[in-house]
Order: sequence, then C-alpha cells, then structure tokens
Amino acid sequence: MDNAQRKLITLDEFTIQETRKFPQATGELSALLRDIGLACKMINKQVRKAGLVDILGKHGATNVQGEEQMKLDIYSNETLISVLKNSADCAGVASEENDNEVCFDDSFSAHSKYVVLFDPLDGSSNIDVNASIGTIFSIYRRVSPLGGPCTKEDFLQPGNKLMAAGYVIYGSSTMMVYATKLSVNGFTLEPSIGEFCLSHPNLKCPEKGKIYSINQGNSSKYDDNLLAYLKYCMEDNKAEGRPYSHRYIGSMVADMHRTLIKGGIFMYPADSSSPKGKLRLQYECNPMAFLMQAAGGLATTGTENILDIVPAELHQRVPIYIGSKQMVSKALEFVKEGAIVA
Ligand code: P6P
Repeated sequence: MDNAQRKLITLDEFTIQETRKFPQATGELSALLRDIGLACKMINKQVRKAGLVDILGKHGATNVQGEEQMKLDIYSNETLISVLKNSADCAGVASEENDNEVCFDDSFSAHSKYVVLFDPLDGSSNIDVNASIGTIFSIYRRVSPLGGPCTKEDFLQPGNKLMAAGYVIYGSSTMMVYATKLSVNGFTLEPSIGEFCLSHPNLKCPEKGKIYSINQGNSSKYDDNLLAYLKYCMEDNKAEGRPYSHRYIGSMVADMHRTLIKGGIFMYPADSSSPKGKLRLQYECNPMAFLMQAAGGLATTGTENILDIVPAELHQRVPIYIGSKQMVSKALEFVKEGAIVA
C-alpha cells in the first residue's frame, strides 16, 4: 500500500480506538489529550512565527523558579490554562510558571476526574536561537472527591500514579509523544489538516546507545563518582567499542526525544551548588520518567526510582539520570555502588 493509500490515523482516532479496549472507559482521557493537542497546536502556531511578530524576547518578569519568563512562556501557559478550563475535561491544573495550582470553579470541571500538570514551554531560553523547545504534560486521576474543587493533594501524587504523560516537541517537525502504562506513541503534526497523525507507533527506547547528555560546564561542581562515570563515557568504555558521543541541547524535551529515539543517557545530577539538581519533579522528571519507563528505559535520582518519590511540594527539584536501561544501570554502578533499580 503506497503512502497515498495509507490511512492516516489521527490522535483522536487513535485515542478512541485505545479507549474501546477498555469497556469501562468513559473517553474523558481521550478528550483531555485532544484538548492538550489543541493548546499545543495554538502554541506551535506562535512558536513557528516567532521572530516575525513581537513574541520573542523577555516578558520582563520572573517565575516562581526565579527564571526570567519569555513572552512565549506566558502565551503558552495562558493558552494551556484557557483551553483546559474551557474544555471542562479536567478539574484543575498546575504549571511550572504558576506559584500554586489552579482549581477550576465551574460545575462541569468539578465533576471531571483528572488534573493536568505542565511545563508550558520547556527550554524557552532557546527560543531566540531557534533551538527545539517543548511542552511537557502529566495527567493524574484526582484523589479528591468529584463534585467539589480539586485540592493540592491531587497534584502531589507520585509518578507511578500517572494515567498518561508526554510532551510536544516544536522541532524540525512538531510531534506529540505520549505514554500510558501500556505503550508510548508518537504523532506528527500534519499542518495541511491541522491534525497530529500517528507516525511512531509503540516507541521503545533502545537498551543501549552511544550518546551521553549532560551540561559538562558544571563539572567543577560534580562529585568524584560522577566524574569517574564521565571519564568512563569519554575514555574507558572500550568494552563497547568506542567512547560515547556527547550531545547537549539544553532543552530537556529535545535531549529526551533524541534519547528515546536513538538511545542514550540524559543527566541533570545534583552538584555542589544545586544539591537537588535543577529539574522539577512534577513538571519535567516524572512525566519523562513515566514515558521512558513505558518505553523500556530507566529513570532514577541516583538513589531511587523517580516514579516512587512522593512529592513534598509542587515545585521540588530532583537529580535525574534517565534513558537506555543498560546505560542508566552502568551510570548507577558509578554514582551509587550496587544501586538496585526496579
Ligand atoms: P542548563 C531548560 O531551562 C531546562 O529546564 C531544561 O529544559 C534543560 O534540560 C535544562 O533546564 C538546561 O539547564 O543549566 O544546562 O542550562
């Protein structure tokens, strides 16, 4: 069957087909993924024309992380909140850009069984240099009673309670990649019809790869165990034939997408100035860990599985080593002797 005859399967068609596998499913999760897809198509439109309209550059404020907000950060955040509020498909949201969760107060949203967390535009410091950036999202089933407003506890669940998680990468093409516990699937935006279409079914992360990804500019702050592992990556791993290659884009979605497709290891470890690392558990590490584990990879802080951490607060940071199973296991041999990872 040639491409012209090959039926494109849109995100909506795929999620509805997946829902049919579960007779008790109500289709709300599919609706939520559609809503997130809509918001990201709107963000994509602005990202694609950044530079032509006054949407590049700094917004002139900082977020709860103390990071300078870009104009596109604000647009992306407001778009996701607005679409999800209007859809009434979730009870509330928490964003990396907002100090606290936003619980929607209309009666439809109060009866929704999901909440959504997101980093609306991860890697936004790369916008002005046209590097790939992305939106990262997580979907949890509420623990608070339906009919009333969602609560902070809904947003402080461990990653192993996730219902779905994923990202949209605004790169050479725009792709949504999301995981449920069952599988990881990638959808490429077909601009002529404005739909995300299944392009990467049942994605699996290669058991090992040849790329390590870390900001080596922080090396002076790394401990000896980590430095020994980096030396292994650069020189010693002759058992694998040749030293690894180093790639680091500084945009987690871009570095993670490459790791998922090609294999490899991405690291943002703790260091002497950031004892908890830099990346946020609820907005970056948990969704990526859930997705990577569903794809057959591993994700750890160096001492525990990322998905097992019970969040203490909404914006907490954790160290992360994530990617190909064999490579993360090897890193753990250096970083924490004999660490056992599920
Ligand atoms: P650094 C972007 O700001 C981000 O949150 C991630 O997307 C990325 O992996 C990391 O920070 C880059 O941090 O300190 O290397 O610039």
